[in-house]
Amino acid sequence: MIWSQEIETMERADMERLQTSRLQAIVLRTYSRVALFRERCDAARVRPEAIRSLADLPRLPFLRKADLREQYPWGLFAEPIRNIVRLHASSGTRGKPVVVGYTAADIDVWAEVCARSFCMAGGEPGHLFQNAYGYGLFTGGLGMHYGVERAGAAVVPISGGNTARQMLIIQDFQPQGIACTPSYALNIADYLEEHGVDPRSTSLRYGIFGAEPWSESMRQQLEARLGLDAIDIYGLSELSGPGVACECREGKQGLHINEDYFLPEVVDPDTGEALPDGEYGDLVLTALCKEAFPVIRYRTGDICALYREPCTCGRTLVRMSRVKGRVDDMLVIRGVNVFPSEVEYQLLQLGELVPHYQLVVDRDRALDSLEVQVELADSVLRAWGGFDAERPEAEAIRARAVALLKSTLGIGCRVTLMPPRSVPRSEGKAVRIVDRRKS
Ligand code: DLL
Repeated sequence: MIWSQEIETMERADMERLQTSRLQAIVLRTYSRVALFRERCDAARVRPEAIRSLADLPRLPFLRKADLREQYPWGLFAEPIRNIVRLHASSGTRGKPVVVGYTAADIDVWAEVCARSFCMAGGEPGHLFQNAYGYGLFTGGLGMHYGVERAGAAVVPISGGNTARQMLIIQDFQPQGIACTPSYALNIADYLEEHGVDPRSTSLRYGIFGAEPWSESMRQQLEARLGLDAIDIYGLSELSGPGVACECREGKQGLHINEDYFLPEVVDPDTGEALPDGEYGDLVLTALCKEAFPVIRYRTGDICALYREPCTCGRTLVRMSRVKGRVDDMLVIRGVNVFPSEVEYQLLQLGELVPHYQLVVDRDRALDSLEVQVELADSVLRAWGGFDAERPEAEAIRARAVALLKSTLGIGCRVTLMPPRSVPRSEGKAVRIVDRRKS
């Protein structure tokens, strides 16, 4: 079901007209209200009235995460506190948090894009939806909550964690849909199995998974194990939260960006120059309607590509590829660049491994070294009668994994098979990189 037929299937020329008028308005408004934006435009000699078309967008200055930290707490707000109805914060752990604010109108837009996303994933009015994203400062819980309610479905606001209770609700209330991080979905599947419930036998038909990078092979595992459509949803606090973009159940070929509200560009991470469609780079987003916390040309640091070919679902919205990872999470192993999600994709090509893994980076004399710690599939453990890393079969799996990572990603690494349940589990965003170089 398409929630907003008019917008989601709009002709390109009409969409660009809408984007242009909204862009002009937000630039004028932000120029008059946010000192940092005004100073940067002045320094670049760009008058806000000079932004007449989408082609003028690259003339505007970028906004970066460091700016948000420096302007913390109130510096980038464009509304006084009396007009703010909510604050949220990003889940980043480095330095000061990124805190963002919303007016009532901002919450309304956010609910709208999350309602669209819910329907893209297969949600319908009348469904019951288990919302296992964290409620609180994190945007996942409340963002999906408002969207699902807006779409006319019922929400169970269970939040993240307490997997025993997640299982209870799934079994007793039989929701059609669930939302959580993909790594937590895997945890739920494990938990169901450990408690004698076949994860494929539940009522769940679609899962709206996001907030962290994951790979196509992780999707295949989640779909096979849980018997549902695993849908990728993208967003970030700076741009509201979840609902910036979402895959459709029909296509699963990239995420439809709600581009009437979030105008995307992809630029070279080093030079900031625009990249053509299909090329991977830093996703830059401009919020076209945000009142409380306007963000213009925000460098998300998320690496993806844009596609404009029509989608089988009928939506005309521009699509973004899966996010490979964040610029700052890219590993450089002996000169080779690699994202954890790319390692994940390859590891899961070997049927014996599961996506409980961590990448441990260390420094071996002057060179960076990578150790991949990963768990074995239950079927393997059963066949072996338990975990034994010394078996010849274990050595064969390690050797195949090392060879595959070398031949596909060009990285040399050590692979360690880990005892069952020894890789830390997450209830929210999984920690994929352990960087020992910094300790
Ligand atoms: O993670 C918002 C969200 C909640 C999105 C629930 C989807 C579902 P933050 O905590 O501010 O907000 O983190 C934003 O998470 O810049 C990406 O690096 C990463 N991220 C979010 N969604 C995806 C995704 C929420 N589908 C940061 N794939 C972003 C890959 C994602 N990375």
